[in-house]
This record gives sequence, C-alpha cells and structure tokens, in this order.
Amino acid sequence: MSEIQEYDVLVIGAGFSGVHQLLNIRKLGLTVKVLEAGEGLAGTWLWNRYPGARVDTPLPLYQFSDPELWRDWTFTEKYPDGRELKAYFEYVDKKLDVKRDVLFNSRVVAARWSDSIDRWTLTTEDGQVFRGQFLSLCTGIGSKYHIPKFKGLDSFQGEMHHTARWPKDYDYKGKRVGIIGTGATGVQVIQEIAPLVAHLTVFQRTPNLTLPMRQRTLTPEEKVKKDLYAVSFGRRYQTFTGLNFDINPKLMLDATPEERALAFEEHWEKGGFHFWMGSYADLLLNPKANDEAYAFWRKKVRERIPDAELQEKLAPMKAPHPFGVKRPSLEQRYYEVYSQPNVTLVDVNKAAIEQITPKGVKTSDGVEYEFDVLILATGFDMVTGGITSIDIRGQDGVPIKEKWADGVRSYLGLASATYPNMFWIYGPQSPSSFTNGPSCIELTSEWIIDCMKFMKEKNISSIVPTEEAQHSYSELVDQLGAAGLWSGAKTSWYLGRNIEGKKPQMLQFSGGIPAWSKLCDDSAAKGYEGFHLK
Ligand code: N01
Repeated sequence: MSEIQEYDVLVIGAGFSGVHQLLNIRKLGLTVKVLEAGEGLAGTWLWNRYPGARVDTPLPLYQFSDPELWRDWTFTEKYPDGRELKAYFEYVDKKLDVKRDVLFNSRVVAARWSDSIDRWTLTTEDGQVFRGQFLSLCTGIGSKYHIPKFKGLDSFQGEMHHTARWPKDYDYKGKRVGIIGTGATGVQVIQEIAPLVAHLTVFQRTPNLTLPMRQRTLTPEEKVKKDLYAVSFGRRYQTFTGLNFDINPKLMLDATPEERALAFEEHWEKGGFHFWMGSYADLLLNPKANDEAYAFWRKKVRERIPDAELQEKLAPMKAPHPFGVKRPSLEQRYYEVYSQPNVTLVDVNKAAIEQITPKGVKTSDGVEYEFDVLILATGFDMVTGGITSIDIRGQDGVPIKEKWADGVRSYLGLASATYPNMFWIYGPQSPSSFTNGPSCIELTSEWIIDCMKFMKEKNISSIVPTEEAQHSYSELVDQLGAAGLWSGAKTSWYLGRNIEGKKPQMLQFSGGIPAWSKLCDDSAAKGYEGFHLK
C-alpha cells in the first residue's frame, strides 16, 4: 500500500463546486487536496467538448461571484461556449493558483469512513491513498455518461463517440454522421455540425421542447460594464431559479386571453428560461395551463418548419409530455437545420432502432442508415451517477450505491445518514439543475464551509444527519416533486427514468432556492439541527 497522504479536507472533482470548495477551505486555514479524474480544471466543460457545447445561463451569473474574479475577466458572448469556459478556469487558476492543490488524472474509486479516528480514507485508481477528516463530493450531476444497450453496439466499423468523451480536435467535416439523442446535448451538436457534414441522420425518440436562446456577441461597452454584477449576484439567492428573474406568482388561468398572449410573447422574446420559469406559476402545476403553453410553443416552432411532416415530428399536435417537465434546451438555429437537404430526421417511435450494424443503424422497418461516424448523445446517469460510481462506505460499511438502490435519501440534499463528515454539492435532492449551477453551488459550498468552521471552533470532530431528519427531508422532496407535472415525462432524467433499473423518484429539490436555503440556514442557526454532532 502506498504511503497515506493526510489532509483536513479531501475534495473530489475540480469543476465549479470543487474549485469553490478549495478556494474557501484555504481561507479557513485547513489543508485540502482536490482529486480530479480529468487532466484539467472545469469539470463538465473539460469532458463535454463536443461541437456546440454551451451554457444555458446568460451572463453574468455563470461564473464565480468573487469580485476579484469577475472584475478583470471578460466573456465574449451572452451564453459562453465550452472553450471560453475552459479558458475562464485557466484564468481563475492563474489568478489564484488553484492547481497547486489539485491532483489531476486521479480517479477516486473507494472511500471508507472510520468511526475510531473520524477520518475518511480514499483510494485512487492508481493506488494512491489519502486520509482526511472531511470528504466533499464535487462530482457534478452529469459525470457518469450513459450508453443504452443497443444490440450490435460493438459491431459498428466506423467511429463511435459519446458526446461526453469527444476526441480532442476531432474533424467531423465532410463525413456522414448519425446521431442518437435529441436532449440538450443532441440539439447543440446537431445545430453546430449540420452545415459542415456530408450528411446527418438524427434519430429522435422524443422531440425536444426547446426554447430560443437569443444568443449574441457582447458589444465592447457591454463587456466592461459591470456596475450591476454585485447586485445580480446578491439577487440570485432570492429567486426560485438562482437567476435574476423570478416566477410570476400570477396564475395563467386567471389571466385574460389577451393578457396571456402578450405575456407569452414577451417571455418568448426574452429568450432563455423566461418562458419556462418566468411566465406563470401554474405552468408546471396545472395541466390546462400547461396545454396553453404547449399550444403557444408549437405555433412558434411550426412557423419555422416549412414541411408538414417535419412539423409533426418536431412539434407534434399532441404534446409528447407536458411542456417543461424535461429540461428545455436553448436552441439557436435548430429547426432550420431540418430543412437542409443533407439532414434526415428519423422518428424512432415509428420505426425503433433495432440494432447497430457494422455500417450504421438498422430500424424496425428494415431500413439501414449508413455513416462514417455514430454520435451517442444519449445522456448520463444523472444526479446520482457521479457519487454511486465511487465505492463509498460509511459507518455501517454499506456502499452508498446499495443504500440508494431503493431511492436516494439525504438530509438537505447535501449529506446522508451513516456517512459522517461527507457533503456533496449540486447533487441528489439539492435544487441543482432546477437552478443556475453556480448559484446553487456557491450557496451549498458556503454552507459547508461555515459548518467546517463551526466544528473547528467548537472542537467537534464529526457530524452526520440523523435518520429522522433525513426521512422528513426526503419525504418533503418527494412531496414537492409529486406536486408538479413532472411524472408526465416517461424517460425524464429528473426522475431517474432514463436509466434502466434506476428507482424512479424526483432526484432534485423542486421548491426553489429561497425555500431550500431557509431549511439549510435554519438547521445551522439551531446548532445544526437534524445532525448528530460528536
Ligand atoms: O441527455 P438527455 P443530454 N433510443 O438524457 C435519447 C445538461 N446539459 O446529454 O428523450 C433512442 O437529456 C433520449 O431520448 P428520450 C442538461 O441539464 C446542459 O442531452 O429519452 N434514443 C434523449 O433524446 C440536460 O438536461 C447543456 O426519448 C435514446 C437523449 O438520448 C442534461 O445535461 C448541454 C435512447 C438523451 O438526452 C442531459 O442532457 C448539454 C434510446 N435507447 C447537457 N436512450 C447546456 O445547455 C436515450 N435516448 C448547459
């Protein structure tokens, strides 16, 4: 066994969460090591380098809120792309020397808690051993990519790439390409590569109920105008989504048709998530209100598709599921792509993917589609996969994967009973992707830092949620999830339904940032109520 390397805090993952933890743990005066499986910083932006990868939060909120970091960094577009976000992380490193405390190319495979010493012991794939009092899981919600078990998958003779493992500097231009999946990733890849490939065949199972991104390059004045940044960062903790706007408390069904038409149009024109999370409070709760939103969406999308058959595939008369219960993707020129002569859209509901063949994909109607490259935009074992793929064992020695086989259970969406001194950020039962990533991340990270500080000051060596507190919090997450129309989507990752055998449940806290942070703050204010301290 290699020599044990000792730290106060061990962090897994060097994306937004891991870097925020690192920078703030340093300020506490604790020793810290970040263990990162990849070769660099940036988390999701390191791995997801497929063409068109781009964030869906407009500036300025998709970055660290520390003025030292935003004052002299300038993004160029309203919604920055993956390359610019990677460059941003390099800038953060240059400024604050992040990398000196990060060990790259080090995938953690096991974590063991010892009650006798109140320490975690971590082992990496290459056999290094680390010990620390605290374990901070910053593994993100989309770190375990998913490939469905297609028959004949290994028989394909061309190149096959999952979007989360896109080869560096890969040249797809002029090739015949097939792509399976039209989630947020699929939409981004499709609209980016369609003009450049010889032919693109898209296999769609569920049409994506997208929203217009309204992307634009920033003007030189906008790039330097930052007088409202501090206000924006303050405001984000007061809104449901952690963005700068809030859900309209008004009910759609109380509005007159004229009022509704004007409001829909206004939110649509704003672009981004305004139409989804800003228009009316009952959009995601009341089927009738939801139908109105879908009808508006369908009309807007159909206007951009000249062909009637394509209209029905991409924006069907009957909604595939309630509008907005799968995360809408922000598109730029997605619908126009399908009118290009080099693009074919295959509806796999009409003719299912029967098997992958050496030349391409064969569907159940006997047609074989041939390509040079097959792209799998088939998503992730979202929310839980990053944590359950590590063999984490707490007080009772039970791996967390086994413990959660029947459903995730946590307290406050950041800790779990029998796993002391272990926290996670932007993970199961937290508001995570119902909110802007960095908003939820910084809020959680700050709470964890305060907790560590409290423990150090009071000489407390371990903290672990009680089973009772965990039970009532998890019930609350379930109840909030049941209140929405979410279950109308048959394959939604929000509910773990995209992964065969995964227990269906609402995986995230759907009550918004203010309600969630109040629960966290109340616990802390009462001396970490709901936790057992030792
Ligand atoms: O994954 P997905 P994703 N046969 O699970 C299809 C974030 N993100 O990587 O819809 C045929 O959403 C599946 O079909 P269906 C964001 O939170 C953000 O796109 O299940 N098709 C679907 O079309 C997002 O929600 C950005 O019927 C199959 C696709 O594969 C999350 O990551 C960009 C299939 C998977 O879509 C995940 O997005 C990218 C099968 N057997 C990602 N199995 C931003 O913009 C699956 N599919 C910031």
